Amino acid sequence: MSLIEINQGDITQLSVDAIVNAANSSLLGGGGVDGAIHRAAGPELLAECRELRGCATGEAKITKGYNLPAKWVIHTVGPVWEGGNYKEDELLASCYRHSLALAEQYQIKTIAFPAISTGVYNFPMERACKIAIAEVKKFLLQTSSLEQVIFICFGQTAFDLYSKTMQEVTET
Ligand code: AR6
Repeated sequence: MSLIEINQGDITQLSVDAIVNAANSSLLGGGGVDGAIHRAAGPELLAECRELRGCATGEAKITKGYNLPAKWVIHTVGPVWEGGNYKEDELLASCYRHSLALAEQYQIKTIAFPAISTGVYNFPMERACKIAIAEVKKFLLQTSSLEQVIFICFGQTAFDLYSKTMQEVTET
């Protein structure tokens, strides 16, 4: 089993310790992957999210997973793409770093990430994918209790891109 895996599918179906949610700063739900996670987890998730009182862009907060197969949900808020000159790259990298740090803190062994910011927030997929893979690789080079990090791609295009980028990173 490889430490980093690229899979295609629906993140809400995964039996991992934690799934990451691409949330907004209210943490009160929305569309896309956020909506799917809240639907699958049930109303208790929203109740716990209310108590968190929001989350800044680039940061992350954790809740239980309720009706999801995953035990935990790590909610992170990606940047809205505004052309690239508004610290979008740094903020996206920060989402991955903060999510992984929280995972470590909760002794999470297996975690799955969606392609944060690449939907409604419009971050270019290829650029986001490079950042995601680079940050996870960097994190795993430190002492880490994580045993598996899954990038879950929603659709063939994302899957092909992640696979290609992963291969490029491994070869260089
Ligand atoms: N499993 C895995 N990936 C998914 C799923 C799923 N079930 N559904 C969508 N994706 P988005 P963002 C992919 O828009 O861009 C919400 O309203 C999707 O194809 O969910 O960070 C929040 O509340 C895309 O590649 O998140 C915020 O307001 C990726 O997940 C806002 O959207 C992220 O797309 C956040 O926007």
